[in-house]
Amino acid sequence: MKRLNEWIVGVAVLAVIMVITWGMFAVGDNMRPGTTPFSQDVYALHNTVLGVVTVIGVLVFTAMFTSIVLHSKKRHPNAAKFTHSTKAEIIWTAIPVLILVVMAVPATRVLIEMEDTGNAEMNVKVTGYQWLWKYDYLEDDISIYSALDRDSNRARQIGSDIKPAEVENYLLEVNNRLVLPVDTKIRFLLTADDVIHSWWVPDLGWKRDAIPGMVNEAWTLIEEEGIYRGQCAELCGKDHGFMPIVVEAISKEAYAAWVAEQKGTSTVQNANVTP
Ligand SMILES: [Cu+2]
Repeated sequence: MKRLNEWIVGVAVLAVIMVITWGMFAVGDNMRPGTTPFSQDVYALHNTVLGVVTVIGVLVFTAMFTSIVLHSKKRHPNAAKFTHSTKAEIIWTAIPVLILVVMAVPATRVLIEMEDTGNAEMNVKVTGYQWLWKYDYLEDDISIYSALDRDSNRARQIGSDIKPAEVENYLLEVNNRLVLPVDTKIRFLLTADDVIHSWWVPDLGWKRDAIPGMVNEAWTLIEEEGIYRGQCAELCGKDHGFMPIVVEAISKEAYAAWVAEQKGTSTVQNANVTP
């Protein structure tokens, strides 16, 4: 009868913890799956590891609370006299080691994939400044300064007549977006010219520090056209919160036209020129 009671309490505690955990999963925000092949790998990895640690957490806390309730001094005035169990120690060492190894394999695979900047089709140098970004398209000789857009900048001033709530994408819009082609492996070279900044667009699945005197590498391959927003992620001075990042991913054709336009000669114009 006593054994049965212990089981009932154990199962009840487990059920309560499960309900709370899954409830938090259901209503809580998760990471963004992103828009590049490895941002989705990172997302899948995160979900898998979160699942594993949740199950472990539920089991550990269930055992702990059940023991607290069932093995209190009140219920068992005479303490048990055993000291240790070699078998139990081997089991609780071997299982966590096994779980860590199983989780490390896919994590290492994704990490290696993230670091592989080889075979890039184009290179963009990103330079952080207090408080804006500069983008150099190395193959096409295009340089762009990308700063907070005017509406956001005016709305953020004390005593401004523009209300922040009325500005679309407040503090998340720039005057010149970083225009990139889709389905193209793009290598980024990140650095800074004054203090440390950090270039972060969540949908790309990574964040890299932009450090003066150093060049960090990263890469992306955007699969879907669209606007992807990010921010400087390293406290870099008083206007750190006012140097957003906006990536505009467009088709390869549209990108070629944009490049031509930036260079002052539109491809459309060129097509109309008869020799
Ligand atoms: Cu910054």
